[in-house]
Amino acid sequence: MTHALLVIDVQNDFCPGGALAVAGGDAIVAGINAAMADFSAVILTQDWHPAGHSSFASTHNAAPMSMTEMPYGPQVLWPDHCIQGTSGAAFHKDLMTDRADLIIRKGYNPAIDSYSAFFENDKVTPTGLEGYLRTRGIDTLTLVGLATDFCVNYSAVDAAKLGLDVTVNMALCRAIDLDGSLDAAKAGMTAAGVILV
Ligand code: VGL
Ligand code: ZN
Repeated sequence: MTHALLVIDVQNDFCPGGALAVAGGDAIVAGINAAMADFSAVILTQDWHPAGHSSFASTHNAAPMSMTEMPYGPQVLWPDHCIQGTSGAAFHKDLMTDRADLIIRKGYNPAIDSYSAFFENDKVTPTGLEGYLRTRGIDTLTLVGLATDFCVNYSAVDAAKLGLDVTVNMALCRAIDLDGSLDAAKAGMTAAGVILV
């Protein structure tokens, strides 16, 4: 068994003061750093959108947090966030990025959002992370990070569907919780075989 820690989107825009701030998003950083020592691999993800991304409300002249219909299904329209190269897209300054074996970016496709670290929101376009894990023999994942109900949730469910053993350490995650999305995410992860601890 090779067990990796997958750290989802611990970036300034998801921390207090950021463009899409998650309550307590910065409170998990020290715990994530401490957890890194327990894993044989550490992988970080980074939400990484071009300006004018199709998931931004501003691109559609719509209200942030409203819904739209994309060719691949319903999509929340977010405030502009994690724009490539900006300070908002940078990792939280205290996150131990030097410990990372791999940093994988997602959401760079202008037309498709990507909550999951494995597949874009069309559910078919791969990011390449599956191949990396398989070729390194990583078969077991623990996920932590932001946000529990979006990128952690989608990544955990996809990993379980790919046949990996998946645990989410809920104490080291924080949620956006939009219209019951946290409860729905917990139910969905559990149904997919993800262990929540
Ligand atoms: C995320 C909304 C938009 C996340 C990313 O990291 O959970 N949420 N982009
Ligand atoms: Zn995003």
